[in-house]
Amino acid sequence: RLASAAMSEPFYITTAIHYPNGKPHIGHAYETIAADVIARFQRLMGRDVRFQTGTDEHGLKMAQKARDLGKTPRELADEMAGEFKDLFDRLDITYDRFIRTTDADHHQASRAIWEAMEAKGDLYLDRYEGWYSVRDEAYYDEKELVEGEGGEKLSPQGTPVEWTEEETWFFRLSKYAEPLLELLKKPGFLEPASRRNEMIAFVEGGLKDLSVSRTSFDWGVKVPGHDDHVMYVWVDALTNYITGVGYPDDSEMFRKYWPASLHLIGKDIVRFHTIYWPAFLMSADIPVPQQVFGHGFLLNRGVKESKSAGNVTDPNELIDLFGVDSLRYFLLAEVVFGKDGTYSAEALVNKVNAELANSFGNLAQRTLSMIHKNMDGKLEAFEPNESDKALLTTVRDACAATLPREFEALNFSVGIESWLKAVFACNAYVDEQAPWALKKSDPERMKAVLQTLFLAIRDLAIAIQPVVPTKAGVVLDQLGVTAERRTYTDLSDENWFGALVAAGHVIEKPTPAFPRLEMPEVEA
Ligand code: ME8
Repeated sequence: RLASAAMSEPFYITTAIHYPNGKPHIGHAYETIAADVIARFQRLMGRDVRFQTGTDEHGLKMAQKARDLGKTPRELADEMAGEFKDLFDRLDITYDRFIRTTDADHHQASRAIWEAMEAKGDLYLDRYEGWYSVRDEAYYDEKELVEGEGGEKLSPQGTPVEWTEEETWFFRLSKYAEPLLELLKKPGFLEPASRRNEMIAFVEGGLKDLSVSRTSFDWGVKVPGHDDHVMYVWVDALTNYITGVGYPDDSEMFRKYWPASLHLIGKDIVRFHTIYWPAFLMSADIPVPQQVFGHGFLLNRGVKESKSAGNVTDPNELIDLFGVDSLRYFLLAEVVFGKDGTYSAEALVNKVNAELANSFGNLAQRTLSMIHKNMDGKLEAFEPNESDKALLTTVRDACAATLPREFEALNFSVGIESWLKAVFACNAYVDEQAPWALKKSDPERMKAVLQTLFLAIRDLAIAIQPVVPTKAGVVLDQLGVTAERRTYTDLSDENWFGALVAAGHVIEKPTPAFPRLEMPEVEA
């Protein structure tokens, strides 16, 4: 229920924190854009939102990559964290904090949760012997491994594994099997629901205690009282979510934003977020997050990007070619959220041209131009007839009810589809009413038609802001909707138009907010 009391509760959303062992790729951009759409949407619904993203800088993967490049891990992390931050700024990501796990307060929070787990009696020293994948930064059971083409052992994600033996700290994961099963079966905790069975099977298959420290390298958070151990990178990585809301010192902030409303992550790291993380939290007597959503993977023309396949897309290039809002719109409108999606420059250009440039952009451009030209840009009070009212009802339903309901449920493509149908309804109305023909025959009726469209465009522009914030803002500026009257609640403010008329607002000659995209020349 949109109007429920829950809407007044603070909303804390996080993305995964990204490994800065290389430059950000399209998958990183996708996840962070989706989180930003959610954050902007919730703000426009009137909620107090906190939004965190950042980089996961410790661990063997970072240490090895830095060594290969002849750098210190710190140098590599500084350089690449800068790349992530620059990309997210270019993508108009409205994060409140960009956390780096090398931040001092994060080391403090990681030690604090460690000490809480230790005080619970859940940590003990023992010898670890087993398989480890540096690429996944994950331990695997022998029975989970698969065979590669050359007969070598691979992780279930297809990454190389190495045999490790060392003295490490262990976390009593096995102790939490029952409460974890209960949590995993709780509707809404792990979404989409299709990801639940695998996790339930993993717990039911028997949980082994988890190795949570390493002694063979030192790039990490030191274990309290045992300087020769660094924490297993996932222990400190997951803790970022509570560091960022004041754990352990700022209890006021912590009470306000924790438990998180939503951890948005990719499908490959669901185990860490719905099994290890809740178990750590239960051990430390900290509430578990309300929801974990495992989105799908983005594929380049159906194929996973990888350096060896030579098909890695730099999201910066897509921004240079097509602009930020085009990229945001395409990813959210095209991919069914939760499922894998495929993308290509052609598909992006075709979709954005058909839906934004030709449909919504053209509607706004034509309408505002006609008001400017045929009405001297002046608005006046009018009586809508039955067809005008029908159109306005269709548009209002899509913008104030369907789209928010679907966005609340993270069904972005469905919400955008209903918005687009409302845009199509406006275009059909334009063709039917033919305002250009009314100019001579019935100028009063022409004014009513153009102003009906004016009202519809305002609803449409307000509703789509989370997805295309800059471009929707341009249209709202052209309409004369002030910055503080652009929330979903403002949609039902019927005095708005009257106030604009009374203020003598004049519609200037518009420039297209959504120009058509061109497909770049393909290099031979
Ligand atoms: O996993 N499409 O970092 P990461 C969509 N540091 N999403 C993708 C993707 C793709 N092609 N490739 C990766 C890590 N992702 C850890 C997380 S959280 C405490 C620590 C997603 O840089 C991936 O699923 O490998 C993850 O959610 C995020 O990008 C960062 O991946």
